[in-house]
Amino acid sequence: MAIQWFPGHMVRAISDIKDLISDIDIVIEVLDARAPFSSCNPLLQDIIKYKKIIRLLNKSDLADDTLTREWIEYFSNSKQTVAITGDMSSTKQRSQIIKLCKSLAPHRNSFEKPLRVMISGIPNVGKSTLINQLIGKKSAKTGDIPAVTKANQCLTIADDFLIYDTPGLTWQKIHYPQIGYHLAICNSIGRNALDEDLVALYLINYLKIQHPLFLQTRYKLSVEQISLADDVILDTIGSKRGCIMAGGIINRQRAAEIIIQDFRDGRMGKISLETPKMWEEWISEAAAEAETFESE
Ligand SMILES: Nc1nc2c(ncn2[C@@H]2O[C@H](COP(=O)(O)OP(=O)(O)OP(=O)(O)O)[C@@H](O)[C@H]2O)c(=O)[nH]1
Ligand SMILES: [Mg+2]
Repeated sequence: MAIQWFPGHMVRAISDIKDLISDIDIVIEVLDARAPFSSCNPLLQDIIKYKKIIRLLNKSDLADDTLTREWIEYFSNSKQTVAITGDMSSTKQRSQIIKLCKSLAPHRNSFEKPLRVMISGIPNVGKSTLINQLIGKKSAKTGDIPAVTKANQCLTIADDFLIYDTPGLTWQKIHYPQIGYHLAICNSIGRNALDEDLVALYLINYLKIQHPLFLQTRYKLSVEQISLADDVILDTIGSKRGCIMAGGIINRQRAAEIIIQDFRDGRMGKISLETPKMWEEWISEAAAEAETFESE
């Protein structure tokens, strides 16, 4: 399944971000710690060119801590980038992020020359929540659906520190099917672009291989039950959760929604969907496929 989602306001958002970028000192790219590569935006790198980037692996309260540390190391391999973890469900990080921004652009420190930080990232990753934390009050609109913020907004942290909230931008074309699934599972793609049934089957398949115990515990499944086919597991969970329609038919849509929402809310445990190693393998597989295709 190829998931694609690029609503109209994002075309305008790209051009607004391009207009803004020359006035920006630092870009904070907010990533989803559960899917750091899928939540990187390839468009952004083209727009920001050589500006300093802080990659904030947000929602780390929901991600696997060991893998988050691996990703931090992976992203820190470039001189342009500083990678840190983020957890906006707590308020502890405000001063750490402000200090880091100031240390990266020490010359921007006055009313005449304020530090200008742009917050960017895919939809629903926590950009506006981060801004509210940095400001210390609810100034930017937030919500647990993708594309809440639809236009740039400049906010003031202090006279010498300005921050810009921007709309979430997704991949214009998603080249790897895994990215589409990971963004869908993490709720960064509009519902109208998804088939929840397929997304839940992908998630079940991933969990039964990587985290069988989490799946078993959450839905009280036996070892035999989690070794069955993915669609049978989905039906079993549907039946256990009372997702039954007239005539005893399992309501798969409802069962799929339950599983996806449980993952999003961290009810199965702290789970990440990708590792740096996985990505390198997928990228080289795609390159090999393209080469075979060209030589045929
Ligand atoms: N668990 C958890 N939830 C978070 C965290 N940061 C943000 N959220 C939640 O994620 C949802 C989306 O947050 P927003 O700040 O609106 O995300 P956004 O990136 O501005 O989204 P768009 O404007 O739609 O692109 C909200 O329900 C937040 O409460 C975090 O670190 N951990
Ligand atoms: Mg927002």
